[in-house]
Amino acid sequence: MKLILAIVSNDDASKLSSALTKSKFSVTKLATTGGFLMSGNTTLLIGTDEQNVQTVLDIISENSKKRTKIVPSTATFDMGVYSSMPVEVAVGGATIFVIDVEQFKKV
Ligand code: 2BA
Repeated sequence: MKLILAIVSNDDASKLSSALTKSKFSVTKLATTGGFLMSGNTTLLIGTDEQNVQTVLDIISENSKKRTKIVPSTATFDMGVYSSMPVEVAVGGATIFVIDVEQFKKV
């Protein structure tokens, strides 16, 4: 038995969780905060047999691909003139840990 911890963007979390559930995996979704950016992200816990790990990794990869997004940003120039300029930012991607489970019990 393995425990997969996947830290993903909040934007990808619902779609990913639904895709895993549809493929009959059990998922627990935790609201988490990244220590560096101090902004919200989502951690999914997925317990599964070793032979299913690659399938889970594939589903995570398909549903949380790194991509770029254009967002508005405001720049200030001399004499207090403001300009809204779109900037390209990277979003998505997943940080994944696969951990050996010593015991799995439901009581
Ligand atoms: P990523 O490396 O893609 O990490 C995304 C989020 O995954 C992290 O959010 C954190 O919540 C989790 N994470 C990543 N690696 C981890 C690990 N080894 N152990 C536990 N959790 C882990 P943030 O901490 O807010 O980081 C957001 C992004 O900022 C990171 O994206 C990385 O590109 C950058 N970053 C993180 N720490 C950094 C540092 N010390 N110096 C420079 N850049 C950093």
